[in-house]
Parts: sequence; C-alpha cells; structure tokens
Amino acid sequence: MNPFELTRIIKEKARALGFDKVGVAGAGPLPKADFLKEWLSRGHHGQMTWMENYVEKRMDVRKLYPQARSVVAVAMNYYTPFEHNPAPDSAKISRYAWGRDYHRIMKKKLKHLLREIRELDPELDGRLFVDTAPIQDKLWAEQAGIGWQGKNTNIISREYGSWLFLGELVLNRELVYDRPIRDFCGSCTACIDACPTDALTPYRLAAEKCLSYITIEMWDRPIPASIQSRMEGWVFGCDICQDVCPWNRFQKPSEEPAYYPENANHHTTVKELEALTEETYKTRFKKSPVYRAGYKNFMRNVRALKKEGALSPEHDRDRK
Ligand code: B12
Ligand code: SF4
Ligand code: SF4
Repeated sequence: MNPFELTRIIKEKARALGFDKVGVAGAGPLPKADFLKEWLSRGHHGQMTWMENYVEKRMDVRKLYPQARSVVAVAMNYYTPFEHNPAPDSAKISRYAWGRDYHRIMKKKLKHLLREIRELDPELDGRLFVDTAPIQDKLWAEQAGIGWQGKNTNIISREYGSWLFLGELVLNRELVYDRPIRDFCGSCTACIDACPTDALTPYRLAAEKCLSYITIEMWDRPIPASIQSRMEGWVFGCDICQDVCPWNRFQKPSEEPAYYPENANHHTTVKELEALTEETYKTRFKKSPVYRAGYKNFMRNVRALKKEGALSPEHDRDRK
C-alpha cells in the first residue's frame, strides 16, 4: 500500500477508535529534544530520578525502536463539563484524574489500531506508547501538528485547548507527514501570572516547585511550609495554568465516558478525604490516576490542606 493511502487509513481508523486528534511525523531528530538535558542539569525534575534514565532514548525514538520510520501521534480530549466543589474546604483533584486512568484506555485503543493496520500489511510493525516508556509525548504531538507547546509547557490545540492526553504509535513504515503548527500564545502570560508557586517561566517548568509534582510525584517527604500556604486547595495535581488559559475557552465535552467523574471525584472536601482509610482509598481510587500517589502521600496532601492558608482563596474558587 502506498504511503498516502496507508496514512489516510491510519488516521481514519484512529478517529473511529475515539482519538480526537491524530497527526504523523517522521521518526527523525526532534528540534527541541536537547532542552531535556538542560532541564535535568538544572535539577528541575526533583525526585523524579527515573527521568535521568535512558536520556538518549528520550531524545531520539530510533534509539528506543531502531526500525522506527514514522510516529503517529494521537490525543484524546478529557474535558468533562463539571466544576470543583465551591465549598470553603474543597479539596481539589485535577481534572485529568476525575475518571479512569488514561494510560489503560489509550493503550487499549492503540493496540487495536496497530492490530487493524497490521491486517492490511503483515510486514508493518510498531510500538505503542502512552507515557509508558522514555519518550517525550509532547514533542511528538507538536511535531505531528496536534498542537503547540504553550508557555505553561502543555500541548494546546485550537479545537480542544490543552485538556488532551497524548500517545504514540511508532511504525516501521514511511508515511505522509504533517507539519507543526505555529505558537498561538502571543503576548499572553496568564498561566505564568496565575501559578501560585512561581514554577513557570515562558515555556519552562521548574517541576520541583509545581503543585502537580509536589502532590503526585514527591514521595515520602513533607510538603515544604513555603508551599503549604500556596496550595490553593489542590490535593492531587493542579489545573490552574490550564484553567486560566484563554485557549481552554474552546473546550468541548469529551466523548469518552471513562473520563467522566467517578465517585464524585470532582466534588471532594478535606473532611470527606480525611476519613479515608488505606482500604477505602484503594477501593475508591483503584482505577483512577489518584492511585499513583499512594495512601501515605495522598493523606499527607490532605493534612497539608488543613494548615493555615492552604485552601482555595475565596476570589479563586470560581476562577473558571
Ligand atoms: C515529567 C512529567 C510531569 C512533571 C513535569 C511536567 C513538565 N512540564 O515536564 C510534572 C509532575 C510536574 C507533571 C505535571 C503535569 N502533567 Co505531566 N508528564 C510528565 C512526563 C512523564 C514527561 C514530560 C517531560 O519529558 N518533561 C521534561 C521537560 C524537559 O519537558 P518540557 O517541560 O515539555 O520541556 C520543554 C520546554 O521546557 C521547552 N523548552 C525548554 N527551554 C526552552 C527555551 C525556549 C526558548 C523554548 C522556546 C522552549 C524551551 O523544550 C522542552 C522540550 O519540549 C509526560 C509524559 C511523557 N512521557 O512525555 C507527562 C505529561 C507531559 N503530563 C501531562 C499532564 C496532563 C500533566 C498535568 C496537566 C497533570 C495535572 N493536572 O496535574 C500537569 C501539568 C503541569 C505543567 N504545567 O506542565 C500530559 C500533558 C498533555 C498535554 N496536553 O500537554 C503528558 C504528556 C502525559 C500524557 N501522555 O498525556 N508532568
Ligand atoms: S500545575 Fe499549578 S503549580 Fe504547576 S505550573 Fe501549573 S499552575 Fe503552577
Ligand atoms: S495561558 Fe496564555 S501564555 Fe499560557 S499557555 Fe495559555 S495562551 Fe499560552
């Protein structure tokens, strides 16, 4: 099958499987890949020491999968039309974790896609990734024209804003490639101005200061006092730099039922979460990304919200 026809079929099948955006890039060098080394050398990854592993593979997909010729980048919209609990003791779980874990959902769809296209051409082969290997999902999404990397460092699309999960199907076949789109941030600095911990400078994130890192990836350490007073009620992850982004006015409800809130995860309070035991935590969050934090760290976050000034300030409760 010629590359034009194969590309057309792959995109059509990806959309039919529920991917909201799909783009294709050649598996060559990535223009911004080198920034990773600089980011690591500045220690911005904090305790995420696993990011120091396989750096060369993270920068070049052909080192991860030598037969790679093309990268099919996919994205799923996870925005659901719900808001956080406006109660004064609201404990906010970030949007991406209200429903089921996207890794499983997207991997299943990508496996399906690979199987279907292999039926058309048995010599075609590939590997699939959803934040599951040393690969830079955002760079591939950008390269394949899904969106641009905004000043808040997330991939933003003109159709869905930044509420997108990303993944890739890396194939051993040449395809027809899309082009990156331009950066539409312009002179806006809303995300940088709104970040409560000053973790952002344009296009760069000091993860060690980011509430998302602190509440999800920083394990077995107390939350620094300087951060506690700036938590603005976030118990797991943080959406502030996306909530304020003007491109998220174009958000659309997701068509994937699995991303809709379960167990009223969008509507939690400190009081309610405080009552969780290890067992009820596990039952409640088993299928949610929240499970990653683990009971001990999650409860550390809940307790931190009880400290003076850690809850959402009144003027911010309806930031959206
Ligand atoms: C580590 C990680 C984190 C870390 C660090 C985040 C980060 N910005 O890198 C922490 C724990 C903080 C985090 C938080 C979140 N994450 Co996260 N995370 C990742 C992970 C595993 C790796 C990202 C990575 O490689 N970072 C390393 C640095 C070097 O990358 P970077 O910030 O993109 O760096 C670029 C810029 O800094 C730029 N750059 C650097 N210097 C300069 C200078 C100039 C002049 C310019 C122009 C550019 C530039 O170039 C770099 C390379 O592109 C990816 C999955 C994956 N395997 O890719 C998910 C991923 C990025 N996360 C995701 C999500 C959803 C989130 C959260 C929204 C979750 C939440 N609500 O709490 C937040 C967002 C916070 C934020 N503002 O970024 C999604 C993002 C989807 C999207 N639309 O972009 C991903 C892609 C997972 C997925 N498969 O869907 N995450
Ligand atoms: S996720 Fe929150 S803490 Fe992290 S950069 Fe965005 S606004 Fe700042
Ligand atoms: S808030 Fe403004 S600067 Fe930040 S990512 Fe969105 S458009 Fe870009």
